[in-house]
Amino acid sequence: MAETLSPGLDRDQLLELYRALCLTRAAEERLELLQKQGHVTGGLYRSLGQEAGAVGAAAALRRRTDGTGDFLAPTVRALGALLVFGGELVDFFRQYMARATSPTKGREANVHWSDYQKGFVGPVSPLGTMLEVMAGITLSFNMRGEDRVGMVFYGDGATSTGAWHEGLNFAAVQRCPLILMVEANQWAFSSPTAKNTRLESFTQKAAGYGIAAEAVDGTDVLAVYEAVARAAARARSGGGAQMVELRYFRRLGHAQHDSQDYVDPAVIAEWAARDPIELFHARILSHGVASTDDLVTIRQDVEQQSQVAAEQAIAEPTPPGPDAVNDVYTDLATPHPWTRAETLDPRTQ
Ligand SMILES: Cc1ncc(C[n+]2csc(CCOP(=O)(O)OP(=O)(O)O)c2C)c(N)n1
Ligand SMILES: [Mg+2]
Repeated sequence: MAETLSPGLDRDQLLELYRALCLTRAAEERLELLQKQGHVTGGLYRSLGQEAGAVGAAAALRRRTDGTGDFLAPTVRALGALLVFGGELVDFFRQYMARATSPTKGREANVHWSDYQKGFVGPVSPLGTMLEVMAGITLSFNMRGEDRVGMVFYGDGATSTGAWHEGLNFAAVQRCPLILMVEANQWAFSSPTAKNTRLESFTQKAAGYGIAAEAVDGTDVLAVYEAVARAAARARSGGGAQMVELRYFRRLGHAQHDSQDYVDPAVIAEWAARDPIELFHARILSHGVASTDDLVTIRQDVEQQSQVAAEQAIAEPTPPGPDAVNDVYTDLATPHPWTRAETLDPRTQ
């Protein structure tokens, strides 16, 4: 029965996790098709094999839509976390296709957008720096006495940046209610972990800053959920910053342009046999939580949902070029001396 599969989750919650995993995969597969058809602007970064880390972690937080819930900052490989937090699927397609209708009006790509009501902030690209941003956000939760936690994702390669270490030390010292998710997928571009760190586990980095850490099988959505639920409980009860290391593998290249021919195909095959969706699918069936028909219906639903959202975004326009200069300068009544009050129209220059 469902109770024995995961003590804290009922059937509906288990199937919601399954749906979120399948939706993430379906959306990214659809994006891959769109990219081949020339619709995608910029790179496409897949999370194949990492979906359970993003989905399980976000599902363990408090989700609200009025700006009072927990907060998270994803990486580009944590699309699933944003879908769990209520990010609209069509908005991701719009972002990837630089549509005028996208949350950033076609100016920014993929997960680089924010919704403070739903509780997420888009990442900034210099690796490691979002830890500092989220340290500030979670410090504000402490200062206002709000019962909220923040979560920040970053790759294993990002843990070697200076910004990451400074941010972590700050969050640790200030006892920020911050959960750091290390996406330990064993690669950073074409650099393997052995060229990134001499440590056995990224949790050892946490020990260096005096914060609690736990490593978990990142292909097991329930293990991730439970580890993050424990970390969030500690953070909420004054335990300060927490780290959870997700152990899994980047099964595709850094982005779609990277054929990953520097990775041993046998290792990729080993990890393909530990596919997070297939593993969870098998456990749902073996515990009698749902039938094969129920799960097939969910997979068909998310396929359909992705197709509809993609078609909607394709039909929408890209912004006219001159719009690029809008929203650049502030509308302050008394502009700062360095602010140019009027936006010049490049067509008349
Ligand atoms: C400070 C900084 N250096 C380099 C880059 C370029 N860059 C973007 S992603 C990436 C690799 C990131 O590896 P990792 O953190 O392990 O994340 P993964 O791609 O494996 O998910 C690099 C080097 C950057 N964005 N910021
Ligand atoms: Mg990596």
